[in-house]
Amino acid sequence: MARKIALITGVTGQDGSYLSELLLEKGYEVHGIKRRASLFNTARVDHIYQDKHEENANFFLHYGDLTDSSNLTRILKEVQPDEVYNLGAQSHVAVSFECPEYTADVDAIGALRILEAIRFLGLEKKTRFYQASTSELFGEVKEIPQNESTPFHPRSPYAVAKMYAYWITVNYRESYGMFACNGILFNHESPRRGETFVTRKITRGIANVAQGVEKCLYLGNMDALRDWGHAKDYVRMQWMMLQQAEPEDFVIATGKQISVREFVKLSAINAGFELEFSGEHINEVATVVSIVDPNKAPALKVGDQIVKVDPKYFRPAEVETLLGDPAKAKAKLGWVPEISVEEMCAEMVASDLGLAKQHALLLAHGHDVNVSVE
Ligand code: NDP
Ligand code: GDR
Repeated sequence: MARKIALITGVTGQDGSYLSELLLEKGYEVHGIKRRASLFNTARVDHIYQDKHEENANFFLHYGDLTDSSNLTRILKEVQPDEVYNLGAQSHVAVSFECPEYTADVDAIGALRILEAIRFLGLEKKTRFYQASTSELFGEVKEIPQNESTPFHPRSPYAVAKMYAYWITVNYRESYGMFACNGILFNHESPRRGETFVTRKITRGIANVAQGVEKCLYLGNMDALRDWGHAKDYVRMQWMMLQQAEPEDFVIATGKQISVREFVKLSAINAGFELEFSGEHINEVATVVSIVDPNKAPALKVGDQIVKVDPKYFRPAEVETLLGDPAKAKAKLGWVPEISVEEMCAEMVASDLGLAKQHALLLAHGHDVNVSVE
């Protein structure tokens, strides 16, 4: 049987890299769309990159952009994929308030451009389409927990753009009989998570202060509650959704939630110390109350204040709480998440401690290290 061909937009992102690994393991030929950047932007997939001159090469990268219809149409025509995973997006909620029009162009119209290219090329009976939808659609939540029939109330330009992409995916399925599905994924993280999303910002910041690379971590709303899972578990479900007999939409979540503050505490424990929070709102601070493992946190002492609030990280409209109900995914596809938030946090802190130790060494030898985070 001929090997299956997949095309992934957003291949250089967190999910794109894990999904590429999964599909290659399953024997797929994988094509990814990467953006042109002035610096290399393929760090997350460099370990699977193969020279395309090699015999049996099965991983290929194409330059492209979700804002460029002709480019997308040409790549689809060349690749003739069995499955398209549309993971590419301006995916940062806070940034979407700064760049709302660009976010709409990429996240909303980008999905339409691919669906329309599939139709234009007559691939609608061959090519299956996965849309990276999001729990941000629920926004101002109408019921707890949220499932596939919970009403939407998006709270950011990002979520509004993703709402268009959700419905245009449903519409092309209903209008043209396309195999097109939405995965409504709750937050998922990993050591490959972008440094400005809150979990990675925390694990990296905590590791840096533990190693003396930074003095303090500044955060926004620490009351926010999220249902955090591991990206590896979630990309498995993206693939499973396209293997069904009929296209359907699924909520993917763990069914458990914790606050940003609790994630900070958990990260500190994994970095060898304990924190206590005091004060309220913009005056809230976290203070070191014990050092459990001085090897992991050589730069800290009891009494250090290492987490503070900077109101610049508050959002114009906030999503306070998200909690998913993955019952349908479990019942219909047998999917259950295998990695808990505690295990994921431990993995992320261990990885960031490794990086922080390298940076501490460089600083000790007089080299500059850029630790900035926005
Ligand atoms: P990332 O931000 O890590 O990756 C986004 C990817 O999209 C990157 O490869 C990025 O390229 C690419 N991209 C950005 N703009 C464009 C553009 N104009 N044209 C083409 N590609 C572009 O996101 P994740 O991997 O975390 O998420 C994958 C998808 O799932 C996104 O659509 C996100 O919105 C959605 N999602 C994510 C969730 C999560 O918790 N992670 C939850 C629910 C949905 P570059 O590397 O060059 O920046
Ligand atoms: P989110 O993720 O907005 O849920 O979107 P993020 O990690 O950015 O924020 C989660 C919550 O933490 C609060 N928060 C902070 N967030 C950031 N980034 N930086 C801070 O300093 C900070 N302090 C507190 C936020 O206010 C928020 O409540 C992610 C993205 O991956 C989307 O693409 C995806 O669709 C959703 O998850 C599901």
